[in-house]
Amino acid sequence: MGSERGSVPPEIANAYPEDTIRIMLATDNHIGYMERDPIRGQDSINTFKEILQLAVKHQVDFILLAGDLFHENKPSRECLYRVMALLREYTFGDKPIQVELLSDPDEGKAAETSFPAINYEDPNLNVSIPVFSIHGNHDDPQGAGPEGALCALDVLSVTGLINYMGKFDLPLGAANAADDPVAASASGIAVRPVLLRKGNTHLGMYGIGNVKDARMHFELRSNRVRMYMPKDKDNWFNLLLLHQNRVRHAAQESVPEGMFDDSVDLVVWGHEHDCRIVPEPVAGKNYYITQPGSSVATSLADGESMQKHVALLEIQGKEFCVKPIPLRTVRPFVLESVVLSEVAEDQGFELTDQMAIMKFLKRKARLSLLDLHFHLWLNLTIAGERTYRSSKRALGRTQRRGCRGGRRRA
Ligand SMILES: [Mn+2]
Repeated sequence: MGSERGSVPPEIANAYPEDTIRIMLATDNHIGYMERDPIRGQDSINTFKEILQLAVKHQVDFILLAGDLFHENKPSRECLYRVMALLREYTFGDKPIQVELLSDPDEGKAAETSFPAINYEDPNLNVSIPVFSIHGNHDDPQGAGPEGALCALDVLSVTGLINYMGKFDLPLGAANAADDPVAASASGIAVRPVLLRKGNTHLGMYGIGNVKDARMHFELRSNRVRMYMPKDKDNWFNLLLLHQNRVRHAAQESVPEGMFDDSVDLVVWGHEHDCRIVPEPVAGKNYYITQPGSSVATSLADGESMQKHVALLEIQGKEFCVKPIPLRTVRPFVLESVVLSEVAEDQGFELTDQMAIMKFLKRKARLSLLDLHFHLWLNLTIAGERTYRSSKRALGRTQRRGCRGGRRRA
């Protein structure tokens, strides 16, 4: 990206593999979504498997997830079992780890244990692709007490399958800091980074797991989000990972894009399901935002019908580059509206004839899907041959098509 930040997505001018950190970027996998559904039940886990396979194929240094790995706060036993099996299958092995951990491996480790918080620092584990994740609003630690303070990611972390970051202690009574700032006056949000080095590249990852938007808003406004940056922070690539509303729903029910520390280089924004993975500059700021979007559609919204992607994020020194990768296992999703009173005459049915209306709608849905299948097939076939540049253009087109409104809960 040289020095100026423009509207063109950043690139790395001269890439040296020994200095380039390669990251598989994904988020909001919502594993377990509709798991009892006979047709869609396996969708989320299938796509998670595809993402792990892509990580292996692209020989990434690690995988970075921005929350909502699980759809349910207490995932079913089968759901946990399958995620654990996949992580063990694809992220353990002999491939050497090339990112050196410079921060304290014990930061955030489990109480009364001797093993480190970062799985590949444990000599008893043979990790090939570390997975780093924050929690989302679906899989967050809820409440206090020995069980309430734990979430599903804690379970994966204590088994050495993921590296759970961005969990900061919520002092009792501080959860509603926005309603009661006095009760929360002693807290604020302390963000301690995971510090990594590969060759000459230094990467600081600052994770903030989901909190209520009103609280995040309050903490940012009050300048109470304290990021513990190394003294020579300008020599680091500083990546911020968060899981909050980006689209404004009502006052303080989202987090403004421009409120983060000036030392941040890239924000990875989880929670929003629309794919806006190509980095977007933020007015008046030095950082970009990449919003990978979910890997499974969980609501009837325009944004969910856009092509879903993960990305290969490459970082070298202060330069970075995001290469979107379309996901092939995602169930195609078409959203169209039909005004029956406008088409009734053309189609020759009465508005009171339910049978005829159903017949018309079924036919319409079938044709829309056929049309989509054809275009998907065309896109995916050609995407394989395309250069990165042209797939970025295609992504832009998909995004513009899918950008129309649509309120929803992610
Ligand atoms: Mn979410």
